[in-house]
Amino acid sequence: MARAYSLRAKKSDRFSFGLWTIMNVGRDPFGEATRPPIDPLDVIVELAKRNVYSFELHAEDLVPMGTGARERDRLVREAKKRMGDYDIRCTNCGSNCFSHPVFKDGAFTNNNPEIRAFAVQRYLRAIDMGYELGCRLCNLWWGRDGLEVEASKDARDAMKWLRECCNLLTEYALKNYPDYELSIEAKPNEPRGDIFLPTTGHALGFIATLDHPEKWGVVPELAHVRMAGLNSVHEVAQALEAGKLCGIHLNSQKPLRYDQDIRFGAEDLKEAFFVVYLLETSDYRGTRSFDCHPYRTEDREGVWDFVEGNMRTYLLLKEKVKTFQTDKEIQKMLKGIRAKQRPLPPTKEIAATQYDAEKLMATRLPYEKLDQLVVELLLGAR
Ligand code: GLO
Ligand code: MG
Repeated sequence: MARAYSLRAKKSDRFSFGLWTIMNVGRDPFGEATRPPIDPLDVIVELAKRNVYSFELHAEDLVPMGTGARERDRLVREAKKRMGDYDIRCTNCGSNCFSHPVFKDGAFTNNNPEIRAFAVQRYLRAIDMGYELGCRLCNLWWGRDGLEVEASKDARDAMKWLRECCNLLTEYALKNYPDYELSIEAKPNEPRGDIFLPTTGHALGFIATLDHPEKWGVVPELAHVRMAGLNSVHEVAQALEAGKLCGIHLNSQKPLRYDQDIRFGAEDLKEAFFVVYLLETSDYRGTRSFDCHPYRTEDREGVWDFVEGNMRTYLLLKEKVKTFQTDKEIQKMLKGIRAKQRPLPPTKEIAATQYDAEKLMATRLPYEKLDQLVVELLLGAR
């Protein structure tokens, strides 16, 4: 049957990939690289050719640590040239403060203030680079800011140090690039036994304690939520409702395991559907960014199958969202279940009302049928 819609990405779909996802060489804790690295400048071009709207990066993906100033400027110039020639943007530039051994016990929460300052310096440079590349977001994933040995750090100090570093970054951004935004990407563990601020909810609570909470938002990653055994739809919903969703990292994952970073939708189609539903039916205007890795069994060609696969699944789920919204049976059911909403009366009235629990509980909640209809819709039967 011919499809009435296209599975080819358009710039207006606002798809994005981390450069690091394509540059991933298939290494894991038990095995060496299985494919050769791809040059970041080539990644930018290849993504653009596939109609990807933007890329994200750690400054070090493009300019490895230790690169001299002239070479750094050349690389940034080359990146900008390719971005212009091939029409692709940069929408987040963070810093890798987790790979180098100097950060083996963390960056912003390292017990050594000089290492904390060094990490701040790297983020300041990442903000400079991001600005040069035309982006306005610095997303922070502090992979090593956590611990295995509880006695090694006082978690209260860790909060204070994180806050101090974040405030310094805000101060710098406000002074130099007033329209720059910053965000926190939470993760429960890996590579540390525990990472500080393990969920988006923790990050939102923490952001409220910063000097300029209005400059900060969150970038939830679906796999990180599932690693904690939580509901990724709810995590995204809370960020959206709080007006704090700066971006999103789409991928998938079997729950409660190591960070699997699998292609979007591959493991958890129903959650993926409801996340797409949230993004496509809200006023969210950010990117649909994929942060996952091709299987390490893939060669170079397979890397591009992975890129296409992520986008195709998103586009298919976007179509399913439309079907969900126009499916008469589903919509009629929802109308019945969700009742007519109104604000609750004042406490005086609530306190004085006689509520009839028997009557209230008599309303039918046909959730078996509703869920089955969603399953059938996802399986293509509706
Ligand atoms: C790792 C994270 C990582 C971040 C990236 C952001 O689990 O998902 O890939 O997204 O460092 O800059
Ligand atoms: Mg991520």
